[in-house]
Amino acid sequence: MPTSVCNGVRVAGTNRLSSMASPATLSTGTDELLTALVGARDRTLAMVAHLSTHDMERVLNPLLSPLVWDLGHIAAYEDLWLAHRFGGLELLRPDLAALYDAFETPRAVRGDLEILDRRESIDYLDEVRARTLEVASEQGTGDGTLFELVLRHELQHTETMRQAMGEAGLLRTGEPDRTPLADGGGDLDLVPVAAGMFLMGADPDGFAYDNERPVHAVDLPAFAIARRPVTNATWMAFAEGGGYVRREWWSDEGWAWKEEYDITHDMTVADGPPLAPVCHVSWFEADAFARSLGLRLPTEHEWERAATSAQEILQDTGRVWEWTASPFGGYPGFIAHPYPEYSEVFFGPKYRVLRGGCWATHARVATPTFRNWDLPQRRQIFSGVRLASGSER
Ligand code: AVJ
Ligand code: FE
Repeated sequence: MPTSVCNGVRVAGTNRLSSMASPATLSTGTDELLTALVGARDRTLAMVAHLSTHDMERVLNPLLSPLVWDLGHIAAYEDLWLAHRFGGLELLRPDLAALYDAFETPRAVRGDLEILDRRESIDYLDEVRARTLEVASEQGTGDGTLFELVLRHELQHTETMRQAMGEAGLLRTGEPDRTPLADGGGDLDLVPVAAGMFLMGADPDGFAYDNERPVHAVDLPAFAIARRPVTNATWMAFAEGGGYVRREWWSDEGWAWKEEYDITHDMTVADGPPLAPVCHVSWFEADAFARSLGLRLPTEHEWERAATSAQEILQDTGRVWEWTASPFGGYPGFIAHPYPEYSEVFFGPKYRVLRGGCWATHARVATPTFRNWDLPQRRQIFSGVRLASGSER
């Protein structure tokens, strides 16, 4: 670990320091960031260490990338943002830039490409990381933003990799987390929240994604939100009580999707202990489920209000991603930063927001203001549902 680096930022909600710190002073911000980068890499590689090379290189799920693509992409992203954009170096492998660019090479075609094999991907990760540490030892980490971006990018990709591994039965022992919820679930126990104003989004200090800013006041009518996410047992009652045949519970779009695809044969919903949170449900199903009970999904405003309340309303967040009623969009005054392909290109009515994180989400990513998104038919993510009621805003 370099010791002569300095920078101006502490991460994750702590104080912003002066960027005038002397180069001789070891800044905890930089040290913490570099330690976290190294720790994340150790966990990424440990996550796949037990896999065969064949399983690393094949397509495990047609919606997801081969695991080696994620590894090469993690390396290419780090090289682009830290060695190249931040450090001013030429790209290590300009020939690979397009291959590992998520937009130029969408998921659907990643299985057909000549990409780096397992050994080459890990070598690429190592070589890029050496450049990162070199740049940081010479220049510090600046305001920390790009290092934090790269760190969280790797952490997010390890979750995507776990999605692919999970469906193929390749997760390590102990994953996924299927611990039952306490007190019999509490998934139908709705907690009232009074009408009022709250501040939504990430405050200007510390790292946050562009889509979490700017922080803005939101005036919410009264609502109620479940104390805990919906359990497998409650979901089974829905499925066995005609959940997938009662047309009146489904949106037009959801019903059309359900009729077109034989959805009972992909991901295994409601698999696991009865009192564990239901996982791998689509937004369409979550919406129908809530309607079957005369309830609804929370908006992301309601979710964040409850999650940031001093009252500790929400229990067991971070077990499964929680679908919200909200489409993914920019907050008033949104500015794309540092690139529009992170969030802005996904804004619009197609994508729905999920909140809270799941067992596979690193705590550094799963903040109360973090916004995840996916299409309403998707079930490969570790997605569940928390119920709400009240007049929707
Ligand atoms: C925020 C999880 C939707 O996986 O598409 C990874 C995160 N962005 N690389 C995704 C992301 C760029 C993103 N999600
Ligand atoms: Fe990515």
